[in-house]
Amino acid sequence: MLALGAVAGGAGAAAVLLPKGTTAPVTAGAAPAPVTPTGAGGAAAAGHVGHSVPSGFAVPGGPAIRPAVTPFTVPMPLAKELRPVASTSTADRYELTVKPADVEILPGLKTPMWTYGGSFMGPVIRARTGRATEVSFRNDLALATNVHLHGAHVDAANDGYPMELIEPGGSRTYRYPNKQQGALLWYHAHSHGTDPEHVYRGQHGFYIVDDPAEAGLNLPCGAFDVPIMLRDALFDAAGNFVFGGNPADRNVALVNGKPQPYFQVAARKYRFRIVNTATERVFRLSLAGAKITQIGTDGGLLPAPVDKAELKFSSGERVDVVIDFSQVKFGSSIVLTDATFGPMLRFDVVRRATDTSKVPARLRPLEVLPAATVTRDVAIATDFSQGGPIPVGVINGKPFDHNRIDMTVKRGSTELWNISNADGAYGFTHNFHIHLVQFQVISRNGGPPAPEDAGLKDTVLLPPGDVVQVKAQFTGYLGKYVYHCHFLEHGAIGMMGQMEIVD
Ligand SMILES: [Cu+2]
Repeated sequence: MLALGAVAGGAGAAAVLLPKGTTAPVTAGAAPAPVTPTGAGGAAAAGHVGHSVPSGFAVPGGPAIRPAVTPFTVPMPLAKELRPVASTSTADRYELTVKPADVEILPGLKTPMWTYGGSFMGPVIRARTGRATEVSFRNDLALATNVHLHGAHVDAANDGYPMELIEPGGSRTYRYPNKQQGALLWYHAHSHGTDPEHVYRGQHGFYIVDDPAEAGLNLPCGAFDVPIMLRDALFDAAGNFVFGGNPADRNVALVNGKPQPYFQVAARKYRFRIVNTATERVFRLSLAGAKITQIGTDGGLLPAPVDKAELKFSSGERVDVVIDFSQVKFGSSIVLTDATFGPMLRFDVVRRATDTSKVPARLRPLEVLPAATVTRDVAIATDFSQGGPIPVGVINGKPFDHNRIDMTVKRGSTELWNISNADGAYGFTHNFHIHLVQFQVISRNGGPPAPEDAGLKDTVLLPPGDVVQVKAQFTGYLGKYVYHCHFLEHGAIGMMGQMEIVD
C-alpha cells in the first residue's frame, strides 16, 4: 500500500537505480524512460524528488551545489557517550528524543536535520555483553519513525519491524539483551518506504557492545578506541540537504559529521570502528600505502588480524581496524582516502605516547556452525516490467509485502542461503542484510569468500551478478524478521522479504 507511492517522486527516483554514466538499462523488456545521472546538477534538475510524506519542517531543497570545502580545517568530532538515566544490577536505561535540529556541517551554514538528541552525530550508546539495555525513544518529528538496532540479536518485538512505527508525539522503549559478542552495531530508522529519507537526514547512531571476554586481548582502548561514521550528502547553497535523485550524486563525504576533517593522534596504535551509514554507497578506503590492520567486522572480532591495503564496505557494514601511527614520521600527516571521494580524513601525528596495547595474532575464533539442514536461493532484482516512473525491487520475484511470509525458518536450525544479485545485466550493485543473525560467508561465485567477507557478517556486498553463499544459525527468538538490500532506496521500493522463525 505504501512502498512505491511513498518513495516515488518522478524521474529522479528512477535515477536511483540507474548505474552511473548509463542512460538506460541495457537489457530487453519494458524499460523506463531513460534518465541520465549528470552529477550534482542532474540531481538539482530532478529537483526535490523525495517521497510524499510530509516533512517535519520545511525543506527548501534548492539546486544542489558542490560546496567549497577547504580540506583539513576542522577537527573530526568524537561522538558523545549517552549517559543512562537509570541503572539496575542487570540493565541500563537510556532516553533519546528524535527531533529536528539545525546543525552546522558546512562552515557558517545550518543544515536542518532529523537527529537523535538534537546533535549530529547522535550519541554513542555503550552497552556490555550480557547486560541489558533499554532505550526509550520519543518521537518529536512531525512524521512517524522507528528504530532498528542493526546487528543486534534481539526478539522480534524489539527489532524495529518496518511497519511498527512511533507516531509523532509518541514514544517506544526498545529492550536489547546484548547477549552477543563485542561489536560495533548502529541504530537507525527502519520505517518501510521512508527510511531512506530518515537515515539520510540524520537518524543513525553508534551502539558499541563491549565484551569483557575481549578485555584480555589488550587492544587499544579508551581514548584510543574511536568510532567513525562515514556517509555522504548533497547540499544546496543555503546548507540544506538535497534528498532524492541519484544517491551516487551526493558529492560530499562526511566523517563523523564533517567534510574532510583532521584528527590529531599520538604516535601509537589506535582502534577505529568504522560504520558506513550512507543510504547507498560503497566506500573503498586506503591510507597512502600505510598498513591498516583489520581486526573485526560487522559482528565482532575476526579470528586473526588481517593487513589490508584497502577497506571495502557498503551501506550498513562495519570495519574494525587498528592503525599504528608510529609507522608515520613524527610531526607529519597521513591521509585516509576513498576511491570515489578522494581525501577523507587527515591524521596528524602530533604527540608521542607510550603504547602497551597489542594486536594479538589470535583474536576470537569463529564458532563452528552445525551442518545446514536447509538450503535456499535468494535472488535480488529490479523489476522494470510494471511500468511507472520507478521500478520495483523484488526478492525471488516479489516486492515486500508485510502480510506475506516469504520463508519459515525453524528455530535453532542452520541454513545455507545462496544470495544472488540478479541485476548483473543492469550493472546495479546491491548488498544484503539479514536481521536477527550474524552469518558466515561460505563462498562467493563458487570460489572462496572475498577478503571483505571474512568473519561474522550481517550485511554482505553483492556486486552485479555475484552469488554469495552464507551460513547462519537461527537461534533464540521466534517471530517475523526482515531481510533486505541495505541500499535503503532499494529496500524502500520493495527489495525486502520476511521470514518467520517458528518452533
Ligand atoms: Cu540494492
